[in-house]
Amino acid sequence: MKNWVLFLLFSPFSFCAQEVNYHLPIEQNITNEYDNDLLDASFFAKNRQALRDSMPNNSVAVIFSNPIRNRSNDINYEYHQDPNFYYLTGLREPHAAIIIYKEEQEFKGNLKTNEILFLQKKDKKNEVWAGKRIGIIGAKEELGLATAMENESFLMFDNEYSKFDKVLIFEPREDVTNTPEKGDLYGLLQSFKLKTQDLTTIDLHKLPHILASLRQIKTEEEIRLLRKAIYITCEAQIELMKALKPNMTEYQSEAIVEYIFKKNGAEYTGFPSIMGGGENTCIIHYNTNRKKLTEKNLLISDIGAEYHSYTADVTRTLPVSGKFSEEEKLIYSLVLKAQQAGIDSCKVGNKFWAPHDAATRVIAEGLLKLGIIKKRYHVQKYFMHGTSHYLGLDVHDAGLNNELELGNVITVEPGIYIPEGSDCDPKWWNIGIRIEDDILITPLGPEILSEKAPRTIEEIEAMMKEESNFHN
Ligand SMILES: [Mn+2]
Repeated sequence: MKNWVLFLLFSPFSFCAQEVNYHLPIEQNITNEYDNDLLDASFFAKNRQALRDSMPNNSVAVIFSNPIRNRSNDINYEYHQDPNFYYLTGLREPHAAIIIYKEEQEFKGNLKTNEILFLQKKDKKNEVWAGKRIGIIGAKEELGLATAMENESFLMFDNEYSKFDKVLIFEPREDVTNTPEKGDLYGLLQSFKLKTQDLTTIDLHKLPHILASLRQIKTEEEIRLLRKAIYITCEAQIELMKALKPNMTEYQSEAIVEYIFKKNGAEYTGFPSIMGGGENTCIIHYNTNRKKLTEKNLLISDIGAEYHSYTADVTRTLPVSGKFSEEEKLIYSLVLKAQQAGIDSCKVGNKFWAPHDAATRVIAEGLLKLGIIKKRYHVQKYFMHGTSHYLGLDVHDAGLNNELELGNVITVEPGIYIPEGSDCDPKWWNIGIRIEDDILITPLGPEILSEKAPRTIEEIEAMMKEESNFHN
């Protein structure tokens, strides 16, 4: 933070992307250049080929972009591309579809191709309001698609779906809110339905399965982006540790975290930031973030920066006073021990559920010892969620939950939540603690990508003594 402020003061051009210094250590193997981090067309082409390689013979896959979602009146929600569609095309525009053929096809007019992107046509008038469109030339030149066509030609396009053994699609999403008009996603879906209405060969299961199996193994370029998203998220956790003081509100802690995200080039949050203090630590997906924090409260900060479409997911639990109470220390140590057991089981060949089983065993044992539960299976009263999910383009990323493989990135995030009124000594009430790290499965075992954010009681209390620029 301090370095960045000085940098800003002394460099009049610091707002240029190339000039931004992210303070990333070399040992993390992260580049310093925002634009250099962009995925190039070859990444998406490789993904399309990998999909094609996994498709059955004589099949065709059809994937639609996400619809625009209306917020109110003429204002839409921030657009978010469908991750599968993005993974295969790199296109962030709505109103598009990609058709991928297993084998090269021959169409009228000597057109031979194994992929066609349908997208919105360039429209100067509209682009003034809603931003630039890539158009069919851009789709070929920038995204490297073999063939691109405008949406309006979809219905006329000579594609006999009945000649394929299998048409692989995701259930087309019907929540298209825009007024149906030529060239939009609604029109594309209707045209597609018309063309395929008599088919019995539509398969809704195969495509999600293939794409999950591909997306759960991260490539080098994906790991690079995940490292960056996670690094930025750890920076935010650290700044929050320094800045957090009694009488701050949950939304002010959220503002600090999200400031650090954007300062470092993360475009979005990967999910609504969970900043839950006191009794709100016991609400798993809390994101109201309105409460004023007191020195008696714990604060759960479950956050993730999204960087070039890849999201982090890191949770820390902090004592607002800067010091954990004796009861909080006991529960914290137990969650930490469970998390370590989970991380230790993140090894190639282990079942996806191995970290959860390991963490659950430790928590059950510990809660029994503390007298908080009387039977081992009561553990689910206070630890009611899973320990792991894949991480990538989605915070709860696509994956098959089979065996752990090289290149998987998963979270390990056990927790204990004891709401007021629980069937145990009231001294435990309103203690909610979750610790979450992001783990890369490597040949040498688990690598904690979020290691930079202090995790032990001693490390956290020490960091909370440090000065923050937000104190002024
Ligand atoms: Mn998570």
